[in-house]
Amino acid sequence: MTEEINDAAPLDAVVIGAGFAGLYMLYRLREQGFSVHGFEQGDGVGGTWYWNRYPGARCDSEIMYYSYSFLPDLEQEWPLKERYPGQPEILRYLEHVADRLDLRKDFTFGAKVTAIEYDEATGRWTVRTEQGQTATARYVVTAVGCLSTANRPDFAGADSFQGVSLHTGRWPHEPVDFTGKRVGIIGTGASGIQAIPVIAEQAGHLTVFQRTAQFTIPAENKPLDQHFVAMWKQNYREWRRRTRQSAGGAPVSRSTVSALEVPEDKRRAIYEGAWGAGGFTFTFGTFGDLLVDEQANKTAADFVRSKIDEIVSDPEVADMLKPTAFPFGTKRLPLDTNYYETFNRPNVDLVDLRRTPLEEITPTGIRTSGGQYDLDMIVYATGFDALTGPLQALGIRGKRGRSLAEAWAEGPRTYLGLAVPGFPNLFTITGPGSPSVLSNMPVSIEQHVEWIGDCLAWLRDRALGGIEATESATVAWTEHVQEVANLTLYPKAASWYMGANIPGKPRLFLPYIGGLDNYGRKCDEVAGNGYEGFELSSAHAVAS
Ligand code: NA7
Repeated sequence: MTEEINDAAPLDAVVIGAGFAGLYMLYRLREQGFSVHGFEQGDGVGGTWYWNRYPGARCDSEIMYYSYSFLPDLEQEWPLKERYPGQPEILRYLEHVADRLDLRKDFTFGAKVTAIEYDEATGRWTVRTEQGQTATARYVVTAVGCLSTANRPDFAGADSFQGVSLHTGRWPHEPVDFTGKRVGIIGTGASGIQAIPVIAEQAGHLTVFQRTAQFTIPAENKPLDQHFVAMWKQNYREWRRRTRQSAGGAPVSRSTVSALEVPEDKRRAIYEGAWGAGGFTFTFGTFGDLLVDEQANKTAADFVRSKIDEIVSDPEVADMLKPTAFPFGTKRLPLDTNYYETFNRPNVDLVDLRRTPLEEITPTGIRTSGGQYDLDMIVYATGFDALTGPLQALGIRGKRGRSLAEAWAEGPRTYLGLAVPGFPNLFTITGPGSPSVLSNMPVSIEQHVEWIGDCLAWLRDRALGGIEATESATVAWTEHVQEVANLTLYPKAASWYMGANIPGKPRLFLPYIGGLDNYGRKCDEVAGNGYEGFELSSAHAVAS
């Protein structure tokens, strides 16, 4: 059955997704007087934090700045309890925001968008969901997140497994009981590294199937000192301002000292201090050249490897856990609580899939070239088709019926990560080519939402109804994104930043690494110059 969301008149805008981005975008447009409707695949708000409910799921940004800045009253009221907010806490926050701003009434939940088609005759988009809803609108804004399309590798026999199969990015809502169970987990990225210590505490036995050893740094999560919180809250507006102007969307200082400038004992002391303090200070607060200079990088990598030797009692297991396949920090650096320590537990085993490759999933477990592992449950912590996957899943077709998949056959081409030529009036919040996953997400999201909101208001004020990225601005920006990435060590890793985790995906650096501060200035400049790099048309011209 088809349900027309707007049977009377076309909407001004459709927003897809009800996570951090979609909630704010819908609110912003509604406040600006636009008619807007949202579709959300999940049955509730929360986006990433709705789906990623696996044990140990926690944000790696500190709670003081992992929140909206546009709600100054709420930031005073909301309790800041732990250094890093856990998944239930963040979901509660977003649910509160949805209620406080009365956003749910303008969303359809349980509505998976499968087609977004542009009609050149009317200049309007038609959005369709798998559940049969349709809506037509002048503008479409995607707020589908960067890490929301689960990667389920094509393991032979996966469907034959008779136990319970779970994916960290699509975790069930009802509690999962591991008590006494033989559990296998595939994947040691940020999700696996958070889940493994927690599952190990409950499971009868946990077997970790590791393809690539990862670097990880202690999170040092802890309850926040409430005097510190009170002081933070007194200056919240100033912290927000600094956050906005920072390179990574966090008000932290970055070192400009080279790791190669200091003597070894001093360097080690600096790394020890950062290791003890926990968090991304280890990467950005210690030395300024860890991600651009191979020798400097090696000093950090060696330090982490030495820590693994210190922590893990079995030298053979310690060796398997030591990352060697890529420079330190060039795959998304996870933060952990007791990750390496977990391998000292008697109920935890590590299987190195490089030595003994995974051959198949069997009805009773996992078989590698080294033997069969009988399991009751398999947890896939195998990540996501990052950045492009969630957009391509929407079935977007622009001018002349050209699909986004065709337009991006050789990798994503965007202008500022916000727009794509051939797809007028379509905006992609935290799209490929914007800082997104290299920054603290709510800050990047707010910058995009406000830029888009201002843009639509600007067009309305001038009776303009059409905006489309030009080919030349897109070519220049897409090249710039790669050029900046190539100044760093990041492209040396086979990471999801490079699309390398998905077979057949073009290898390009997907996010923009030039810093949120520089990026924000560029976006402001584009807007200030009358949306330079975009072709504008009148509402009439679009509609005729
Ligand atoms: P990641 O970081 O992509 O990690 C996925 C893990 O799964 C990683 O260890 C992969 O090994 C492993 N993997 C993927 N495919 C396979 C196959 N086919 N066989 C064996 N192992 C495999 O995803 P996460 O969910 O942990 O984290 C994603 C982001 O979410 C995170 O960075 C935060 O930003 C939040 P590989 O390293 O590719 O050899």
